[in-house]
Amino acid sequence: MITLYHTPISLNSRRVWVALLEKGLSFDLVEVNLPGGEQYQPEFLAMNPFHHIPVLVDDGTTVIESFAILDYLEAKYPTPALLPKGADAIATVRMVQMVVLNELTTALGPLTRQFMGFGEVSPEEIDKAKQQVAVSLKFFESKLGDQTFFGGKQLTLADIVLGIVTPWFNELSLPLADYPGLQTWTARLMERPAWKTTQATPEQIEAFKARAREMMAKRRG
Ligand SMILES: N[C@@H](CCC(=O)N[C@@H](CS)C(=O)NCC(=O)O)C(=O)O
Repeated sequence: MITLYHTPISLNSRRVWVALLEKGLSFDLVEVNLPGGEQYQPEFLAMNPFHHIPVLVDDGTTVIESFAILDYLEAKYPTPALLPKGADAIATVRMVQMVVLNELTTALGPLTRQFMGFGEVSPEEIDKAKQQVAVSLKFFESKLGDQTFFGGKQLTLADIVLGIVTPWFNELSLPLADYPGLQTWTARLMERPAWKTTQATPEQIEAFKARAREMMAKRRG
């Protein structure tokens, strides 16, 4: 049996959750209350000493790090495939995954902090973040071209990893209007059951923001 330890609002765990659903696997979901500090409980630290979700447990195997979990699932449950076969398509999928992780997520930092209400973010920081985000978006738009998905006709890990971030852009005051390919592609993904099932509700988002702000205030003393 597969168990995914997650938090509904986390993009790191949502990418695994979507992959499990797209592969049609059956699994249990265990919610970890991060602002409540459940990730520091000894039982959780025994699975992940870095106190992060997601953690996937599959019979006797425990896997941490969302990208490692995606690769594990692909190798263990290859059908339907979420990785293409051709060299060019694999390169595109991996580039998109790594640019999301190493460039886009960093660039989105100040905008996310502002959205979450985590401290002051200056207008200069926001402007710089928007310029950096634009570099990633131009790259993605050119890689997608007029394809249905980043791997052509087939949904891939690239679509999952980026496609759970772009639906947040409106909330972060980053409209996708200048990127019509990405806008249409995002709308198409959001119609999929895996996206609908895993979309955090406004209530979950507000509750998470409130608990996280409370925790930060306590830490500041
Ligand atoms: N590189 C990790 C990052 C995981 C991560 O940062 N998880 C956050 C939630 S989005 C977390 O568990 N934070 C709680 C903590 O660090 O105590 C992955 O991709 O799985």
